[in-house]
Amino acid sequence: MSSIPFLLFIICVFFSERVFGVEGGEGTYPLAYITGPQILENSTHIPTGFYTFRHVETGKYLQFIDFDNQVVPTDGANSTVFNGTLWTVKWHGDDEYGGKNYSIHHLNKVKYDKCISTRWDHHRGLDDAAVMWQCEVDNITRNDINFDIYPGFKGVYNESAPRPLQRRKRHLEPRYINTYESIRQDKQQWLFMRADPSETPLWSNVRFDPKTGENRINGPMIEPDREKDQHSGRHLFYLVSAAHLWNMVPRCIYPQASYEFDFTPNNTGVTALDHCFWGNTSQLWEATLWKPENFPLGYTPNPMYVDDQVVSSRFLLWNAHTSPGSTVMWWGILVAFTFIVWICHH
Ligand SMILES: *[C@@H]1O[C@H](CO)[C@@H](O)[C@H](O)[C@H]1NC(C)=O
Ligand SMILES: *[C@@H]1O[C@H](CO)[C@@H](O)[C@H](O)[C@H]1NC(C)=O
Ligand SMILES: *[C@@H]1O[C@H](CO)[C@@H](O)[C@H](O)[C@H]1NC(C)=O
Ligand SMILES: *[C@@H]1O[C@H](CO)[C@@H](O)[C@H](O)[C@H]1NC(C)=O
Ligand SMILES: *[C@@H]1O[C@H](CO)[C@@H](O)[C@H](O)[C@H]1NC(C)=O
Ligand SMILES: *[C@@H]1O[C@H](CO)[C@@H](O)[C@H](O)[C@H]1NC(C)=O
Ligand SMILES: *[C@@H]1O[C@H](CO)[C@@H](O)[C@H](O)[C@H]1NC(C)=O
Ligand SMILES: CC(=O)N[C@H]1CO[C@H](CO)[C@@H](O)[C@@H]1O
Repeated sequence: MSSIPFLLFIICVFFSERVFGVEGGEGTYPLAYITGPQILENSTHIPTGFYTFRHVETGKYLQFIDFDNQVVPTDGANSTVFNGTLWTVKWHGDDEYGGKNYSIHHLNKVKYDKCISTRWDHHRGLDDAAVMWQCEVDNITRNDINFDIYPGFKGVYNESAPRPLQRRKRHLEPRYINTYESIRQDKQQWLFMRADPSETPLWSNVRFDPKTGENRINGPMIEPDREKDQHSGRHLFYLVSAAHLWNMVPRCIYPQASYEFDFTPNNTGVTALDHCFWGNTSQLWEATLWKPENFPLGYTPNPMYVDDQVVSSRFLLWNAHTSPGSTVMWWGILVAFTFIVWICHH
C-alpha cells in the first residue's frame, strides 16, 4: 500500500495544470485578453514546407538533436543549413481567429514524427522551454525531408558546447516532475509573428492559401541550394507559442539552451522561451523557406508509432493506445477506492 501516496502524487502531477490552471508561479496575465488577439493579428500565414530558423543576433539555428530527440540552438562554427536544421512546417487549420497556427516537425532517425512543443515549468508557473515531443497535431503524414540541402555534411552539434552531455549529479528534478503531461494541442502550435505587422511577407512565386490549406505556386519551383543561397524566400518572425495565449504573457523562442530539468538522459539542453516583446529584435528569427510543400491536414492515431523513449506520465496510468476506454473508468474507480482507503488509514 506504500505505493498509493506515490500513485496519488503522480495523478496530482498529471492533472495539476489541467485542473488548477496556471496557479502558482507567475500566474495569469490580466492583459492577455489584449495581447492574445494582437499576437494572432500580428502573425501571418506562411507557406507550408521546409524551413530553417536562424536567430538574427547570434546566427544560431534551431537544430534537431537526434539521439535525445531535442531541439537545441546550434553553437558557433558548425551552424549551418543541413538536414538537422531543416524543419517541416505544417499549417494547423482554420479557426475563428484566422487560423495562423502552425506545427514544426522533424522526423528522428527511426522516423518518429517529433514536434517542437511548449514545456510547462510548474515551479515557476510558466512555459519555460521549447522541447521535442511526439506530434499529436498534424501527424497524418510523416514527411521526411525529400532533398539533401547539404550533401556530405559531416558536422554535428558540438557536444561540448554549451555544456557537456554528461550524466549530471542527481540534484536536478527527475523527469516526471517535469510535468510535461499530456499534450494539449496548443502546446504544439506556433505563430509566426511578423517583425513588421504592417507588411505581409511575400515569398518567391509561392503563396499560402488558407482557404484550401495549400501553397499556390506560380511558375517553376525554385531548386533549394544552400551554397548559392537559393530559396523561396526569407523573412523575420517571432516564434510565438500558441499555449497560454489567452491567459499568460506570450512566450517566444529564444536561442539559449536551457538545463532547468534533467529532461533527457544526458541532460541535453532544450531551447529557452522568453516573454515576447514586440519590438525586441533579440527575439527575431530569420525563417528561410527552402522548399514549399503541401501537406494534408489532420492527425491519425497510429499505435505503431507510440513514443519510444521518454516515459510520459500518462503511460504510468494506462496505455492510451491499446486499452479500451473502460480501462479509464476502472482506474477511476480504483483510484477513488484507494484514495478513500488511504484517507481512512491516516
Ligand atoms: C502588434 O503590433 C503592433 C504594431 O503594429 C504593436 O504595437 C503591438 O505591441 C503588437 N502586439 C503584440 C502583443 O506584440
Ligand atoms: C497523432 O495525434 C493523435 C492526437 O492528436 C494521437 O492520438 C496519435 O497517437 C498521433 N499519431 C501518431 C502516429 O503519432
Ligand atoms: C539528409 O537527407 C537526405 C535525404 O533524406 C539523405 O540522403 C542524407 O543522407 C541526409 N544527410 C544527413 C547528413 O543526414
Ligand atoms: C566545441 O565547443 C567547445 C567549448 O565551447 C570548444 O572548446 C571546441 O573547440 C568546440 N569544438 C568545435 C569542433 O568547434
Ligand atoms: C490556435 O491557437 C490559439 C491560441 O492557443 C487557439 O485559441 C486556437 O484554437 C488555435 N487554432 C487551432 C486551429 O487549433
Ligand atoms: C549519453 O552520452 C554518452 C556519452 O556521450 C553516450 O554514450 C550515450 O549514448 C548517451 N545516452 C543517450 C541516451 O543519448
Ligand atoms: C529582449 O529579449 C531578450 C531575449 O528574450 C531578453 O533577454 C531581453 O531582456 C529583452 N529586452 C527587453 C528590453 O525586453
Ligand atoms: C562545416 C564544418 O565546419 N564542419 C565541422 C563541424 O565540426 C566537426 C567536428 O567538430 C568538424 O569535423 C567539421 O569539419
